Amino acid sequence: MGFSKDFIWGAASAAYQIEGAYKEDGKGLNIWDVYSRVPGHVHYTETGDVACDHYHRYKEDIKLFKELGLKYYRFSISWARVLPEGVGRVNEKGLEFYSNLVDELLAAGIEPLITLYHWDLPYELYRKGGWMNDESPLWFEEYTKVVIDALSDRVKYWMTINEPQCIIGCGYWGGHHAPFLQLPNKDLVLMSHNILLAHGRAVRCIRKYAKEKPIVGFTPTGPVYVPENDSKEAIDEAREKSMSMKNSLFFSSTWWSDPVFFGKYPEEAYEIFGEDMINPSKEDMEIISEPLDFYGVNIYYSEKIRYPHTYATNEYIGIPKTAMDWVVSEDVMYWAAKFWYERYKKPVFITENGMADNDWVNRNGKVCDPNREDYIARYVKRLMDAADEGVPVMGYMYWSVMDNYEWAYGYDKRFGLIYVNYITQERTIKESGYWYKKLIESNGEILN
Ligand code: PNW
Repeated sequence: MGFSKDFIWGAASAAYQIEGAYKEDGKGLNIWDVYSRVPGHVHYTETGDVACDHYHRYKEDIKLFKELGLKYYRFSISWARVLPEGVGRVNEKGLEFYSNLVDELLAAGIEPLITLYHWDLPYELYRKGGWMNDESPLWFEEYTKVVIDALSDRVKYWMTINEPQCIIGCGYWGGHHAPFLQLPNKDLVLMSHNILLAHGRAVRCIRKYAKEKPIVGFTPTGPVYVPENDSKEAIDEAREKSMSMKNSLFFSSTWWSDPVFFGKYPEEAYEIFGEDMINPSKEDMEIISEPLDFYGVNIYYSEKIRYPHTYATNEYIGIPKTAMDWVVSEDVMYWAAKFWYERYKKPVFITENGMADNDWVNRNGKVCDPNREDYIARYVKRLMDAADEGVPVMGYMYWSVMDNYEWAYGYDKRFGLIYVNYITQERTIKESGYWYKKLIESNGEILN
């Protein structure tokens, strides 16, 4: 059976991670621009000031995307490039960049998919309290409208918010992403609710104003546990753990996805947060649960074997890991697709999956990365298994299209299908990139 004929094959990126040009053509600053430069926050205090200089090199980059055989390309928009203060004044130059990018992609036969928010909150809005401010959902709606007016005549696929888990979990709880804070649950609950409202308002805005009939989703992540064996008990246990907030709180899937798809917070949230939990109005929950077209999800590894050292047995010693120290655990693709479809009944769209490695350009000018090819093959094959069993799988986006700024790790981790020399800005398509092209051409059949 395999994947459907219209399977969405592509690769992804995010604005702050590749664009650079951080204060050019009227762009306002965002929280990454401001807080990445504070010593102690990011590996070697690296910033996205230049990154892959994609802002200036997008035409050359799109030629390479075409060489990779990409049919779709997922990218995010920098809010502060479009609205330097976050609200109010529109920066036409910034909008023009995205409009040109979309035109260039379409001319190359690549369909754009847009993420509205990939973590780069405008600094001016942060100064007004950011997601703590109850106006923040309205700010996001205003921004969405500007983007929709400018691009929805040519763009059909929209994703509101990337990984709300990381926005709160990494940015305001663990404190290892901008703005590098560690706040109490009461604040985190409030901000979560505002982010969800922002998502819902954006969905409504997209549906109301898009010029082309839009296909809309969001792209959460979250722990997925793989069953220990094939028994019903093991599967039930894995499902239950994957759906639970207990170990992961703000990183959990259900904290974010239940409100979106069921219009209510998980019962567990009331037990766990106690008096820090909010009592949302019916109207708020209606906004949050505005219907979506797909369940987008970013998947990298199985939670079960993420921490091998915590296991009593020697089963996981020496287990394959990527340069992020993330275990290679492809069964997670199969179980995530099964579990999320079963719970939320929406087509599953893998909006990110990929691996970091310590790649370099060899003496012959090639980047040989057989492990990446193997990683993709393993993960996509297990996704195909889920599709074979009837799970509607909409697409697969490799993360990422090119090496880029890996947040708090700076430029140390290379996820790309295209290698980037950050000194010369020279690009080299990796061997895995040429192989990915064949995978796309065969619609996944080369794995059979
Ligand atoms: C994603 N996890 O974040 C982000 O969307 C990308 O911007 C980022 O570059 C990429 O993954 C690689 O890190 C995640 O622990 C971070 O499961 C962590 C997890 C998942 C996604």
